[in-house]
Amino acid sequence: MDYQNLQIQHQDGIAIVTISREKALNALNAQTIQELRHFFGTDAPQQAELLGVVLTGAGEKAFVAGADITEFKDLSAAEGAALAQRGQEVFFLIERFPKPVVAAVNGFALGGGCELAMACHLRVAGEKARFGQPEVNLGLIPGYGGTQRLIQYVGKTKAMELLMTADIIGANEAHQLGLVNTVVPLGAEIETAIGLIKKIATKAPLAIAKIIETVNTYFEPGSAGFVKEVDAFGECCNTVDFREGAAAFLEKRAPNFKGN
Ligand code: DAK
Repeated sequence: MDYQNLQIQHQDGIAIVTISREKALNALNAQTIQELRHFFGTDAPQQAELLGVVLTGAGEKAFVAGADITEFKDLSAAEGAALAQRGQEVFFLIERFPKPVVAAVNGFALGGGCELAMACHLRVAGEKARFGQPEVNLGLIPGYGGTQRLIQYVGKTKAMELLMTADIIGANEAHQLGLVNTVVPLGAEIETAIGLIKKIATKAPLAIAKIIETVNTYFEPGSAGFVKEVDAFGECCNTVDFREGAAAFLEKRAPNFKGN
């Protein structure tokens, strides 16, 4: 595949995948989701010697500032649910990838960006990294597994708070909550992520693959929550408030929600 939005470099057997839409703060548009699907579903599985993957965002400002709001403002309920379903599948590909995938979070990881980081096995945060699920500001809920994975990492109490207030938290709070594995100085994110993968590469590869599979299984008791999220996301897409929320963001003003 000819990647337009992913830059892929190899270093010491590790793929460094950079989401490169810096002007839109690396927001995940359909093309980027498709490229992630191709990399984790087709390219990377064919690379037998690959030790692991580092996922990061271009520039100093953002890891990924969410799904691309310009693309999903006119979705119907059915289209929204279908897109959420397809997006969830890509994030499951990442979560189930049999070699370590480490997010090197260099800036904003919001909405779909926070969800992407959470789908990775480990998260290294630069000290300026910021995390949040601000979908309710748009009249939406997370659609890429965020309602499920955030609970896994920070527990129900804090997940409810973050999902309902849309608060954005810094790297140190994310570390205290268990959302990230480590916080490093600005600029050291990728190097630290590579170091983690190299350490894991000294262990037995099949055992590592089984760890990933087994730990993931603990968190998928029927996956009812993920299915519910797809349906609920679709229902939100069909509301007047969602159209208002997306329009308000694009017009750079506060939304005026009516509850319908
Ligand atoms: N989408 C598209 N463009 C974005 C963007 C996004 N998520 N985030 C930022 N940009 C663009 C801005 O519009 C701006 O473009 P220009 O005006 O320069 O053309 C440029 O990036 C720089 O952003 P700002 O000017 O806003 O920069 P600031 O430093 O002032 O603010 C910020 C940075 C990260 C706080 C701010 O940009 C911001 O609040 N961004 C939006 C955060 C957010 O709400 N993210 C989306 C959450 S909702 C789906 C499944 C899941 C989802 C959606 C669909 N389906 C299944 C369909 C998930 C949804 C989300 O992620």
